[in-house]
Amino acid sequence: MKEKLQQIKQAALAELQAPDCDTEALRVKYLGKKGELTAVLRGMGALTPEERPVVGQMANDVRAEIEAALAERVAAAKEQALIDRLAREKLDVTMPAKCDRVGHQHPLTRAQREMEEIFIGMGFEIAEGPEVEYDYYNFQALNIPENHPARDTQDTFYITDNILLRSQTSPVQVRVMEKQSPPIRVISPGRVYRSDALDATHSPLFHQMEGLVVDKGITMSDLKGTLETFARKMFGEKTEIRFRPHHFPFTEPSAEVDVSCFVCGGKGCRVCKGEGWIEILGAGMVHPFVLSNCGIDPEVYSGFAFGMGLERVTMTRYGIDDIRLFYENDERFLKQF
Ligand code: 2NL
Repeated sequence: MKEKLQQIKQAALAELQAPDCDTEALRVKYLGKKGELTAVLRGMGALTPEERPVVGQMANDVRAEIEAALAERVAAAKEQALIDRLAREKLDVTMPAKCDRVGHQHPLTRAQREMEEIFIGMGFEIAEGPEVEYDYYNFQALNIPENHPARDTQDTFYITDNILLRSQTSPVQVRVMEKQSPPIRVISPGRVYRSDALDATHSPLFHQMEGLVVDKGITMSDLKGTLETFARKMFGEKTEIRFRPHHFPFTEPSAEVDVSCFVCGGKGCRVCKGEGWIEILGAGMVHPFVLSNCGIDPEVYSGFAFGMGLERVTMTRYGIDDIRLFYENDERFLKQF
């Protein structure tokens, strides 16, 4: 019987060594009511009165040892479970927080808004119109007759014979003149389309901002003063402007307008290609035919108009040498503005 007790003890302790042992099942198996130790104690009646207390004592010792081993095993398992859980739920409170990535306006949008603010400050309103236009508003009303080279299918996207993608934002101003009577002071920023192959300086889609003022007694000096104010706000207070004679079908007289180089101040540098001046827009006095086409009497009213490419102005201002950068949405480019 003593040997049996020793066997039970050895077996129980051995089973408790197994890393994935089920401690509760082992408790039942060895110490439970129907367990192996209980079975031995039940057989004690067959012992002599001398042996009984000795075996009884031994059985109690074995029970105590198995219980202690069980308790140790349970405690070790609990501790391991805690270690595992801590590892699983590890939280590094010193990690930098995940920031929301907030975007910002596209450089062209920024330039457009900035220009809008300057003209709004001079009393202009913003006018918008369709990008799919009638030939009439895009060309005819602007004194660009049927066989004028500006209508060439190589330059203009035609949808039908008389519907096209606007090649300038002037049709917006024609629509304004048709609807409103003077005084008129509007700018028309927006997308325009030309059938050009994409390269460093051309894009089939680009942006323009045109301006139009019509009232009694408007002269070329109003045009000069307006553009000078704009140029100084846009490129710096020291900026000078220069008019060179030019031709547009919709203005007479017409001019191309340069600003003094805002990098070198006119001495000549890389940005102005040694010229000291940078061309930024075209302008002129609204042609009397255009006024009368829009129902405005050129004997009573006169006006000036101007137009500039947003991409061109923005490229000049930030020293961007490839127009395609505006449309590729490469964050390495966009992030710089
Ligand atoms: C340029 C030149 C220009 C205009 C646009 C205009 C509009 C009306 C009447 C008369 Cl409704 N003129 N617009 C006038 C002169 C020049 O644009 O180089 N644009 C990029």
